[in-house]
Amino acid sequence: MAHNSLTTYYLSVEFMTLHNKNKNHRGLASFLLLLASLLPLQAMAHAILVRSQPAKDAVVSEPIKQVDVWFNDKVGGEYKALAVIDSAGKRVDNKDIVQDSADESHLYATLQPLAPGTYTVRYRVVSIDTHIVTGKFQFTVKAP
Ligand SMILES: [Cu+2]
Repeated sequence: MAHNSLTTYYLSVEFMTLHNKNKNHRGLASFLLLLASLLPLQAMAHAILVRSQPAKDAVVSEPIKQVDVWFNDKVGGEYKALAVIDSAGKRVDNKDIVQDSADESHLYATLQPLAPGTYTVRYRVVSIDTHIVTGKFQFTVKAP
């Protein structure tokens, strides 16, 4: 793997993550981003969420039984997490995350019956480059 050649890139990403909220480091972060953009792209193996069901910001009126997420590449089988939380902060998934054995970029979890409202999906996976990737998106259930 060409992983070593991307050390600078990963260090820069980590740097930016660490200093995300520190405005004093913005100039340096921009420089590192520029540096990262000059490195070859083909060895990047950092997982990115590419699709979900329901989709980000979707409004659904039919009952949904599960939430599915797909990444741009397979993700690790360990430390994966998927949680669906209602607007009151209550978890409404069944804590039964599954990784699709036929498509390791695909994870899903089943849901309790959802009342109308806005829900937040939070996910955490480990990329094949060993980086932990977390994120969230929302969808809304409206009365049929
Ligand atoms: Cu990565």
